Amino acid sequence: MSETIRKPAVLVTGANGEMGHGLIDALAESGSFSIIALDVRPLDESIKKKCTDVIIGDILETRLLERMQSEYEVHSIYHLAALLSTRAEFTPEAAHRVNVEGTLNLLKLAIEQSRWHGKPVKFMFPSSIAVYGLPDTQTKKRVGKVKESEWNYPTTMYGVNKLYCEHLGRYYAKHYRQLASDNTNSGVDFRSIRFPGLISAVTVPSGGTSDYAPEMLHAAAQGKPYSCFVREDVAIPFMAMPDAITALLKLHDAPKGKLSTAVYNIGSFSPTAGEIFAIVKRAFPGAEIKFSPDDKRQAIVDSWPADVDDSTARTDWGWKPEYDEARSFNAYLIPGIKTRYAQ
Ligand code: AKB
Repeated sequence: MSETIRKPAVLVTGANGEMGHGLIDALAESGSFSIIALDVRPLDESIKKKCTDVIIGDILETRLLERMQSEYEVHSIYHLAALLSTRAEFTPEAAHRVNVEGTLNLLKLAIEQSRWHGKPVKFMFPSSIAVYGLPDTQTKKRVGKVKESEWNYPTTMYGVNKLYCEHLGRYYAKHYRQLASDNTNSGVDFRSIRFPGLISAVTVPSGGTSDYAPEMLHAAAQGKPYSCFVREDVAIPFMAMPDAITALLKLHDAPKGKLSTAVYNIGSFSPTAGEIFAIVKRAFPGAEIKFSPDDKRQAIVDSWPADVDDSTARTDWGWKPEYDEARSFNAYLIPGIKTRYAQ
C-alpha cells in the first residue's frame, strides 16, 4: 500500500468537467488532502498534475468502484459527474443510468468507506435549478424567487434525476436500512447545492441548457459568430464559477449542527439573455450575435425560475456571493476570457 492511503483522500467524480477544474485547483491549493480524480475522459494536464491519482473510468463500473474501496481512504466525495439537461434529453435512459445509478454507486462507496475508517464521509452533490418546473411564463414572472420546497416539478430527465438524487442522498444519510435490526448510522453526510447556470472564464460547458450565456461570451472572445437559442427577454439565475466553488467548499466545511436541510438554493445574479448580450457587446464590440430561439430548448429555460430564494443558505452557513453581475463580468469573466484566447 502506498503512502497516499494514509492521507485522507477526497474523491472528485466528473473531475475533467467545468466544475472539476475549479474545484481541483481550490482543493490542491488547500493542500490538506490527497485528491483522487475520476472521469471517463483523460484529465487536462493543468489539473492532472494537481491530483494524487487519476482514474479513467465510468461511475457505472462497479468493479472499478470496488477496487477503489480497497485502495483509498476517502473522507469526502464531490460527485460532479452528470449528463446535463440538453444532452440528457437525447438519451434519457442513459442519462438516468449515469445520473441516478451512478449516484447510487457513489453513495454505496461512501457507506463502505465510512464503515472502513469509522468516520462520516461527506457527500457533496451539485444539484440544479433544473429541479424546478414552472408551468408557464406568467407563473414564472409572478413567483419571482422560488424556495427549495416550491415548484419541484422538473420537465427534464436531468432535473428529474437531480431531484430524485437529492432525496436519495437524504435517505442514505438519515433513513438507510431503517428496519434492519443492526441498523446504525450509514455514515453518509449528504450535502447538496442547487446551482444556477454557471459561467467559467476557463472552460466552455457542453450539454447544458443554460449554456447560451457562456457560449455567447466565449464565441465573442474568439471572434466567432453565435446564434443564441433563447429569447432576449428570458432570465434565469447565473453564477461565476469561483463563487460556485467557494459555495461547495463552504458547505463542505460548515458544522453539521448548523445545517437545517440537506439541499440549499444559492443565487447571485439573474440577467436576461438580452442583458448578457449587451455586456458581451460592450466588451467585444465586433461580436456577431443573433437571437434565433429554439422553441424546445426555450421551453426548458422558461420552466426554470427567474431567481431563487437562498435565505436558508445565508442563515445556515453564511452563503454570500462574492461576484455580483458587474464583478463577475468585469473582474473575472471578461479579463479571464481575453487572456485565455490571447494565448
Ligand atoms: C444545465 O443547463 O443543464 C445546467 C444546469 C442549469 O444545471 N447548466
